[in-house]
Amino acid sequence: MKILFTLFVTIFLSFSLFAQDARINQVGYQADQQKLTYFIQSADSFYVVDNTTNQIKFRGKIEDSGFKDEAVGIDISYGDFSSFTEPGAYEIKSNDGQISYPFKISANPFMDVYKKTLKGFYFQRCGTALLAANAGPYAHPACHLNDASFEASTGLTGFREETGGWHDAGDFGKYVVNAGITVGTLLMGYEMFPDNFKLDDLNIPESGNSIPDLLDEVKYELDWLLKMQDSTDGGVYFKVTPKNFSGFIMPNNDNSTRYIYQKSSTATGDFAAVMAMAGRIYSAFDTAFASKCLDAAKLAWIYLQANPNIVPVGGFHNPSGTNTGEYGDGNDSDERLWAASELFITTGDSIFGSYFSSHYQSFNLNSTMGWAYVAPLAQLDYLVSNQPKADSTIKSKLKTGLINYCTSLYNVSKKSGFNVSMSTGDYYWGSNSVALNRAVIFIIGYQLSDDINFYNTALDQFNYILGCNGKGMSYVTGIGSDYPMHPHHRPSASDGVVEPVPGLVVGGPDKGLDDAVLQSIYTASTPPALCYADDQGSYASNEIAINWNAPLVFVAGYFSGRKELTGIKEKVNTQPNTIFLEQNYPNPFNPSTTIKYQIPNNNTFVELKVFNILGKEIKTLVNGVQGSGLHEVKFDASNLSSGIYFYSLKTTNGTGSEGNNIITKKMVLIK
Ligand code: 9MR
Ligand code: ZN
Repeated sequence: MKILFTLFVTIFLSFSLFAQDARINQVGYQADQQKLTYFIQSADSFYVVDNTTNQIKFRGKIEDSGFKDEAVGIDISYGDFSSFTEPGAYEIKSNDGQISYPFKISANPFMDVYKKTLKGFYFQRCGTALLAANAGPYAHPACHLNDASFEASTGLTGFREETGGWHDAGDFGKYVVNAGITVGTLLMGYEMFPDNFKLDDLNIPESGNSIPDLLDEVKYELDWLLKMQDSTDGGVYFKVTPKNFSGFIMPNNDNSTRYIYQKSSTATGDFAAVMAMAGRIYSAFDTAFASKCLDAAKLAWIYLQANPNIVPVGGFHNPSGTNTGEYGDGNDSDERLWAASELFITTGDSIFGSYFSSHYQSFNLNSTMGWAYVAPLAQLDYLVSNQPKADSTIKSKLKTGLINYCTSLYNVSKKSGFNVSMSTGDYYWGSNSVALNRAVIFIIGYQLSDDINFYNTALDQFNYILGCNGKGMSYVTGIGSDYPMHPHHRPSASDGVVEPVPGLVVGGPDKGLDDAVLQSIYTASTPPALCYADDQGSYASNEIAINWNAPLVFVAGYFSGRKELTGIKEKVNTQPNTIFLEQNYPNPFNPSTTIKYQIPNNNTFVELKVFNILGKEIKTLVNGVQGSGLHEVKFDASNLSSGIYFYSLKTTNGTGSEGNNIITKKMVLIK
């Protein structure tokens, strides 16, 4: 009788409570990469079922992780279907009735995620009309054209023109500190992997102008940031916000008085860093803009030198009567380090180089970046830079630090049922950005080590955000099957469109229960990764923010490309008898440069081609059979115009198409 009863309960549960208890990345999986699915309940086997024919295409064993995942409070099981590579549309089913949302397997399933999440920034634009042609149902007239009046704490009165830029988050404020890490992360992605971020067809107003849309979108923010600097001393004002958050109205209906708040050294440090980055990255597209940015960065540095202690004393705090975001940070040394690092990479000037050399070691590479802590950006950019004056001893220390950090983060992921590199303490306000910033760290660690565990764990972080998590949902609006429908985002709440503005990641679980909605649903004993509510009132778990979207764009852009197509400069293959493609020399160049590469085997068919930024083939440099060894070829660009170009080495061994290898690198022609 008891057995029968148990059987009955099991069958009952199987067919009623287990909906979507098989967790997957709701977008999909790259055909040739690791594929894991997770189960809330352990069972024997799972099937990959074709969505259209309902045929079982793959059968695998469900493995019990064998430990309780403290973040979700239960033991998670998993199934590995990596060896199933056939493109198609599927769902997962288990023998006990757990099912998943539909997903795709294809060579490149993440392009759409990249496009939507970058476009998410366009929807945050302030001070300009979003036109129906670009914004569809989310179009609205220009907002906040009255930015901004001096707040009394500045000691000034009157107006300063501060229109433009992105709304920070679910509110309409504009904060320099948060703009800093956001722009820094996006530009870092572009600079490391230009191939993955070169799309110019996202349907933003600048699409089709031959400048990658990522750079166009970031420039919209940079143009605003430039306005936030006081040109008399280089200091940068902290933020533009009203005194209190507005109601849930469209931005163009928000007529509250908005203020500009006092200068701060954290804002000035972040500003200097991103302007220095812009000074080198935009030089291939718009030299006037690039030099304006670099000048602004240098001026900001002068302010930092003139103010060696944190400004204002103790860090920025809201003056009384102001209740908008604070981005409170009592330590500006990481912002100063980042400024020095980027200024050095761009200029090679020893003033910045020696500042970096004498300060970088106070920050071990053992924490994840966030708006209050930008030292990892300073270090990672120094590490991968091709600044010839960079110190190779420092680089190798940074590299060791990075690999060690990735190893410890990897070990953390093995204590999670979803392989997410998050400890229970990491589920605080904005926890999804912890997962994503760690994915960025794993990606760079993988590029410098070729350790496939780092690549796979980066992917695990991405899978976590897109559905392999305790809530079984995608945390990005408009992406996947089950995503936030009620984000704490004023336009999404007030535009009359049922679907939220797409491409925006919410903050995610917050074990601190920092809002009344979370407090009304959960308690201190709720497992941390479950403390999330798809409720507009839950600003601590369901708001969106630009600094959380930026690492998502980085990760989605990275995975939207083919993994061997990277522009990372440090990735020099040191093993003998392997293929490598050197950075061209000189670079930048005018009008000619030399490209060296090594072929391991005799009788290799070699193609070396040059492409422009749009991927159009410009020139074939080599096309034929070559022997093993080092080869070099000169490229003459007399008839080409200034800009970024790519050169791509494709080798095919004697046995046919198998063994194909493609390596691509970036070069810059400056006339
Ligand atoms: O992202 C910020 C988070 O780390 C802080 O814990 C929180 C409370 O200070 O503030 C978050 O930033 C908010 C900012 O102050 C105002 N715009 C919305 C941001 C996201 O919630
Ligand atoms: Zn606005």
